[in-house]
Amino acid sequence: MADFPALQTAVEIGDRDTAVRITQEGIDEGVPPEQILKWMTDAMEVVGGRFARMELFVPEMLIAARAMKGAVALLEPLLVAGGIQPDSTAVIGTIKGDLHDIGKNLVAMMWKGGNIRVVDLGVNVAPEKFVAAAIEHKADIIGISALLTTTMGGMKNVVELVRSTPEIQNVPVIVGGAPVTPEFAEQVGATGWAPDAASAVMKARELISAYQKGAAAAG
Ligand code: B1M
Repeated sequence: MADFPALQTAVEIGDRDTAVRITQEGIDEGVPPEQILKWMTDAMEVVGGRFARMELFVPEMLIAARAMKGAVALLEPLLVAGGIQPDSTAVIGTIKGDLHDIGKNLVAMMWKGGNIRVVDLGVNVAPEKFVAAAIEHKADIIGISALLTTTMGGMKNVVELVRSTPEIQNVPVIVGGAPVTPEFAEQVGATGWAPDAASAVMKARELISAYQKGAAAAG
């Protein structure tokens, strides 16, 4: 049986090969991908705590992230398997100044699995880039991720630019990331917020549906 506590430890210490091996074992045994993922997100919490207590530093955080990314790559096909043609388009990115992308990537994967076509703009994305991509791809939703308290304020700039751009002024904007609360989302004028990748699918589908109905009614 796959040794999931060892998977968590492997991510914590940045042992990519072991993380990948145990993840593959879990997949082969038919363990649900969300369950495997939970061991890795728990590992990241541990890593974050150690970083905050200065027990480890940026290079160790980076190798932990690499180990998690390597293992998540194996889960991606399972999380993305929707099998139905996408009925909507999302533009997603991590806010300007912020290089954290694991959470954003998970949301993107889950959205694909929820029949949403995803245009992933990557990290360190300026407001103008969100807007240009939303216009180009006729987005039905814009998603913004932030992991730093110093960058999350930039979400307001994106929302303001979206609301002042006629072609996309009614497109819903959903925000998330560890420091982002529902109160903060409301404060920056976002249409929605989700605490994790699984609820981000439900929330996005709800917002897209309301947006598409509104657009159809407006002709
Ligand atoms: Co950084 N980092 N980091 N880091 N890092 C944090 C965020 C931190 C909390 C660690 C700590 O101090 N405890 C801290 C921020 C403190 C703060 O802002 N108050 C921090 C810091 C300080 C920094 C640097 C400034 C360190 C330095 O250089 N001195 C630096 C900043 C660089 C930059 O961005 N400009 C930095 C760098 C890095 C690495 C590059 C080394 C690496 C990132 C690698 C990568 O992403 N490719 C890294 C990592 C790995 C972390 C921790 C340990 C883990 C983050 C992570 O991947 N979590 C993190 C500690 C922590 O979070 N506990 C930390 C797992 C991921 C699945 O969770 O991203 O929260 P998360 O996503 C969740 C939900 O939040 C939600 O769904 C996801 C899945 O369920 N969600 C959304 C996310 N986006 C969403 C969008 C939505 C909806 C839901 O809608 C659109």
